[in-house]
Amino acid sequence: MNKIKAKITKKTSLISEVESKLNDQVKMEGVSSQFYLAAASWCEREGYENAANFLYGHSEEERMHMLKLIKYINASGGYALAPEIDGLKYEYESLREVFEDVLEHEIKVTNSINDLVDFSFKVKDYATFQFLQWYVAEQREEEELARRVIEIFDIIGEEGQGLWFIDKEIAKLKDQADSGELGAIDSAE
Ligand code: OFO
Repeated sequence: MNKIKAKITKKTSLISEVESKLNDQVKMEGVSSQFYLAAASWCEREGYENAANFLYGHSEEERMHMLKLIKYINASGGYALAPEIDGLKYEYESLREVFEDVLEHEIKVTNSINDLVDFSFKVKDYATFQFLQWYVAEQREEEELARRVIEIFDIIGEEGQGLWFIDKEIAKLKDQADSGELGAIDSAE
């Protein structure tokens, strides 16, 4: 780091508690990315090709979420730390269990984002508060998507060729999400 940069980064309004909580969120997004990657690989091994593509794509998105936080922390004069990740789950009983875990995981991430938003507001870090609004909206979409996938299991049923059709429907849902069609709730309001 050159001296000019060192002088600039020493002065910042980013308080250390916010920096530390943002770094915790970096880790959570990193965990998300690896969680989706592990689940994608399981689906691919089991022959659920569309579910695997869905989850591989989502793993990339989560990495982008992590990177966005890293860039924000460093641009704000803090120091973002690349996370260490362990404790991943590699085996599932069923495809449904994968997506039930996805929904549970996303609810956990939403709660974590909400706590962070709450804290940044309490300490009057309005820049961080504003920055986090993107994550608030993103979590709402992701929870909706996970719920929609689980609905497919309930509607189609897993017996006979059900799982084959479910896997096909997951691909359609991914296309809808990518084209922003899942946000129909927003436009209907
Ligand atoms: Fe990072 O969006 Fe979900 O977890």
